[in-house]
Amino acid sequence: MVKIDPKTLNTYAENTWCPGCGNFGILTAAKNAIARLVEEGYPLNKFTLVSGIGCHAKIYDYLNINGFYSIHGRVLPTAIGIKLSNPDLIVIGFGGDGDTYAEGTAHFIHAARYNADITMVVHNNQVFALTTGQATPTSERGYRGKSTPDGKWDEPMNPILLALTAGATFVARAYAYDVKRLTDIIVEAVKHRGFSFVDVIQPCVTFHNVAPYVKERMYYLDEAGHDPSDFEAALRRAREWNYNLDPDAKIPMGIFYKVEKQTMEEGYDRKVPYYRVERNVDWRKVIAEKRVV
Ligand SMILES: Cc1ncc(C[n+]2csc(CCOP(=O)(O)OP(=O)(O)O)c2C)c(N)n1
Ligand code: SF4
Ligand SMILES: [Mg+2]
Repeated sequence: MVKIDPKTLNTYAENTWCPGCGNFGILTAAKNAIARLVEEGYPLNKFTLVSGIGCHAKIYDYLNINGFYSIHGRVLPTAIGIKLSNPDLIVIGFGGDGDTYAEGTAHFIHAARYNADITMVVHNNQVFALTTGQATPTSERGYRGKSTPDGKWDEPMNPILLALTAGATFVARAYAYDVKRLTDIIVEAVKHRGFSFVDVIQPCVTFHNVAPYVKERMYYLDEAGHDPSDFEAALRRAREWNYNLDPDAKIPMGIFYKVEKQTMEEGYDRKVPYYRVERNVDWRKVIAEKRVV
């Protein structure tokens, strides 16, 4: 058994997140979860992170595992490509709400539908934070930012409901400041065989600080007798809160739904037995020989 201290996953990069940002909770939970999984036998050198672009994406600089700093909106196609070519890797995507629910929406729906065996953690601060606080699809109606100075007029997207209806086989919501629960959920998400989606409510203390609102209204599904194998019950729980800052709403947290189904990799294996690229490729040789691999 290999035991690692989560601190060994620190890097030397200077952290430029604002003090108090919810991203710190997600980083700590990710490190704790990886350390726990390594202790359970998951090889550290197989963990691979994929980030988007945004404040959340700086996690690439702060978490000492293999990774790919991808582009805005394209975490999922990158993660799927990595997983298809190296199915033994444990791929975790870290995306923003702008990333995943705006520019990357189609990828999100299809990753869920394929049941790609990857984990997707969304840092949902309900704003485009790095570009200074414009409204995203999950910003509440009435949100005032630089792109919506008179208040956002449209209803927010409900990503939990979208993931469920698109076919995701593990759907959860967590809170960035509740590091213990978030750690447990990331561990469960990685262990799950199939597309694991974790929407993390991540207060952005600079542009969208929902911490007091959320803290007062959240409750835990496992303490409320929710059965995560019941799809209809998951749909009902998903509709309890729709990301509007409704003063009367209660916010369910935890695992909404979990089911075993054929994964994308299994489907590919059956239909396209030779999809995997050659291992240990010598790229100089491949290029010189003008080979296609
Ligand atoms: C393809 C592309 N589209 C748009 C941008 C501009 N852009 C960079 S960061 C960002 C906001 C990111 O918001 P989100 O994904 O919610 O991450 P956050 O900063 O909130 O963590 C945008 C729109 C970009 N860099 N690349
Ligand atoms: S702008 Fe918001 S999301 Fe970005 S580092 Fe600051 S608090 Fe965090
Ligand atoms: Mg955001």
